[in-house]
Amino acid sequence: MKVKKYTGNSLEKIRDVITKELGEDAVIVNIRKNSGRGGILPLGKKAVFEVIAAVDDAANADKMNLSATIPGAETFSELLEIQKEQYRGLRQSIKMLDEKLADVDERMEHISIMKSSTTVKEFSNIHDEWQPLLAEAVKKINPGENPSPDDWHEALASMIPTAGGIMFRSTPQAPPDVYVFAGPTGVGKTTTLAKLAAKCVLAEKLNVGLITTDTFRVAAVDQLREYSALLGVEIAVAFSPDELEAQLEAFHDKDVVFIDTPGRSQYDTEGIKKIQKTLSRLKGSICTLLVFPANIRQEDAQALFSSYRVLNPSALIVSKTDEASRCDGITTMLDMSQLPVLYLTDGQKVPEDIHSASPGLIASLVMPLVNTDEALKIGGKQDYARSK
Ligand SMILES: Nc1nc2c(ncn2[C@@H]2O[C@H](COP(=O)(O)OP(=O)(O)OP(=O)(O)O)[C@@H](O)[C@H]2O)c(=O)[nH]1
Ligand SMILES: [Mg+2]
Repeated sequence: MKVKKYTGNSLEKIRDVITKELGEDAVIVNIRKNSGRGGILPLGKKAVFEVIAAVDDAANADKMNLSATIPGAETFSELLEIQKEQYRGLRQSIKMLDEKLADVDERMEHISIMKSSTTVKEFSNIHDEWQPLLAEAVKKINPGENPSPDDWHEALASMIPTAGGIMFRSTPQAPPDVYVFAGPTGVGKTTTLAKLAAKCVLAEKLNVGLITTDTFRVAAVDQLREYSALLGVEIAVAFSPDELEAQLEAFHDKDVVFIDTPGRSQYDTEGIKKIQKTLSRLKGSICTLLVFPANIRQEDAQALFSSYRVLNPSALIVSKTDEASRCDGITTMLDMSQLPVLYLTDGQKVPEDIHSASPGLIASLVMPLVNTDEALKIGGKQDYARSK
């Protein structure tokens, strides 16, 4: 095998020289183009090609020293090895590129389904990772080109976990069912607690106890005391984990005990840890409900669940739907927490402004494109005025 390196500005001319010197059987093994520094040639300068050509010459094959042509290649077989390696690398890159293109294709398909509908602005309310899943879900409902708003609504509802409210019950022979309300400041924890306590007392005729651990905010105790007086239920105030444990013990004959906690911003991780400490002595089946506002932003929803997961919440309550004209953090919260929503609250009135959650209601909050005739008040929707 005879191998030789040729250089020149024209590949055609180089090819002619190779044919002349090595004959018609010569093969091109490698071509390199030298385009100057950083691939940019000075004006008027032509690129230089470096071509390695070979022709079969069995007698010389493995003795040839190719170090002058390919750095690191001592023999022709090593040269071939290097070439094979380069080829394998190239194939690997093409495979990766193929995979990336398939991914892009899939995303483009989802985007085109979404664009083809009239609902495009509603999609920005949906958690990024849910969008392709939603496109899949709507295809199952309507495999055609242009799903209707109802199809989108139904598809989104099919992805939303809810538990449709709590079945409060009498527990004469057993310890009470205990519900803890936690969440950021001012989201409506105490009001929601009062709404549910009222439901237990007035509608279910249950024996209810209230405990507040919010000794931080001025008037927080008075706020709950007022509700307890209105409902005629016992209330206790806990200043420490020991006191909370003792007060829950003292409420052993109640059917249901509601525990209020101080509001803490999702960015106040120390404050949330203090709540965790306060609750740490509670034994038995404690259900912590995480309350968050319907208009929470996506980034805040992420931060909220990341900080509050230390309290090991069992379910979610979405508050203040009546104040939310845009709900773009709810699906992020659902995705992060993987928890069901129990209730939606839509006003300040105790006990009326609370609804058992349903997938359809939450889908209407996230994508208000379907005018559901349900009673939920949603900020910015005409239903609000109608249902007041
Ligand atoms: N519009 C509207 N207001 C609500 C709703 N729920 C509660 N509120 C009001 O929001 C304000 C705060 O409610 P609270 O129940 O005190 O909120 P909280 O989470 O206990 O507040 P902190 O204990 O201070 O963290 C009050 O004025 C409530 O009447 C709701 O669903 N919609
Ligand atoms: Mg409160």
